Amino acid sequence: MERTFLMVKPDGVQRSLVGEVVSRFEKKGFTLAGAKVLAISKDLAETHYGEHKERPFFGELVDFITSGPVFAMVWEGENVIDEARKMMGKTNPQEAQPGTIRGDFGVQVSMNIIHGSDSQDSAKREIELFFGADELVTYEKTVNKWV
Ligand code: 3AN
Repeated sequence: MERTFLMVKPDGVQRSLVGEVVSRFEKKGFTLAGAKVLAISKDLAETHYGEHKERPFFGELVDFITSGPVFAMVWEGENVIDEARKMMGKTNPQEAQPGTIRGDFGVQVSMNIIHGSDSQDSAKREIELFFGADELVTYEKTVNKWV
């Protein structure tokens, strides 16, 4: 079963959108394998966003993601990496469709509420970066036979 790493960013935590975000993935039928609130260190932020190192907004990105607590999660389910990206909407909330998390709650590209892994490789890398094996659980939801 596929797993992805999702994170409510500092703007989402400050705006009390953690429950809303969790609720959407729960209602969709995915299974929560791990979750925690944490303050991201500068080192962790620079590693996590390493692929954007050369982009002009890298400094802003690191400052923002370390500016307040985040809510990190691992979700499990069929095709969850791509499905979660669909549910998040486009990176720029002004281009994201209504009905998506960014389309419904965001305005600015720098404060777009949620991060989600964009491939199997990045999901594996990000899950290992944020969670120890002992922080993740594997279980069956009996309701899953209905979705
Ligand atoms: P996504 O989060 O949709 O995968 P990426 O990986 O292209 O998008 O960008 C990572 C993060 O960098 C985005 N979530 C967004 O917060 C920030 N970002 C992307 N483009 C810009 C930009 N032009 N200006 C400021 N921040 C940006």
